[in-house]
Amino acid sequence: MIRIALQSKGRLNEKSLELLAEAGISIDGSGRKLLSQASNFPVEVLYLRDDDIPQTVSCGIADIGIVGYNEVMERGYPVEVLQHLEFGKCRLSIAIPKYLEYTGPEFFEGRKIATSYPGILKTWFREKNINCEIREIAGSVEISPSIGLADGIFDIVSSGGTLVQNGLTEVEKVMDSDAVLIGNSTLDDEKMRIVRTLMSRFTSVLRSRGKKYMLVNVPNDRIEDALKIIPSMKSPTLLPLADKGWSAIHAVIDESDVWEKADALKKIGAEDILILSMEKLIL
Ligand code: PRT
Ligand code: ZN
Repeated sequence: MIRIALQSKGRLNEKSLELLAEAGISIDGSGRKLLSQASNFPVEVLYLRDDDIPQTVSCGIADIGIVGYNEVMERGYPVEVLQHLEFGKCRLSIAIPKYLEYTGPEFFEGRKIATSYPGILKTWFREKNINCEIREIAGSVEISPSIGLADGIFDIVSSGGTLVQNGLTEVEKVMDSDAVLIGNSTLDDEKMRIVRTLMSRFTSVLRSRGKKYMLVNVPNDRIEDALKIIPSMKSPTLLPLADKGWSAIHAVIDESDVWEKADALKKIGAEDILILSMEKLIL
């Protein structure tokens, strides 16, 4: 049995549970109890505030956890980053009031920045050899310049809407972040085996996201052209049709390429293009 720490509520909670569910793991009473056990996989879920997840994993109260990479970097606890999970994507950036002229990182020499992520910012300025006063505040960082608390801010940015609303402009991106699976660095073999199974299920789920299954009928003399348009992961499946002179190609393609590939296939004489959702892609 392993224990995974998840955010109890907030931006990563739903997506973390969704990932477990898509990996075939049913958790009962999700989010309502502090600790819930899966009915069909040797894992129990411990729900915590995201700030506490890196420490809980590093000291072994939980074996693994899902948390923003930014929290892992900020807290600095020794944990293994096992997998990037491709949700909760954001960046941590420095922003200043838009009426100020930005001259590069030296702009901050002797100035003040408000943030909830002092650790990451301190390291960034130290590497640049710039003395900037860092004011740690817990929330509403974006209003700091307008109330005279700081000259700029360092915070999470996703769409950039919050910065615009507060008259700020992004001047430096310090890091990118997404949700990551972290692990305690001293897991025994039995736990590692379970973690590996879980990770391979996560990989399958992540791989199938944004993919579609395409079936298309192609005249035999155009198969080569068709295969140039839809290169597949290994080799696409090619099946002869009852109608002599035609074959069906099956392939997995990126959702974003569907229309472009369908148009190109029609141009070389392909017919009956069928696009299906992909449930799982287990390699
Ligand atoms: O209660 P708990 O302590 O568990 O949660 P929390 O309030 O500390 O964190 P939460 O739930 O807000 O965020 C959890 C994680 O989601 C963060 O650590 C990031 O890794 C990730 N994430 C992704 C974000 C965002 N996108 C995001 N946009 N976290 C916060 N924001 C906020 C940001 O702070 C700013 O106020 O959204 C605003 C900016 O958004 P835009 O779209 O206007 O740029
Ligand atoms: Zn938090």
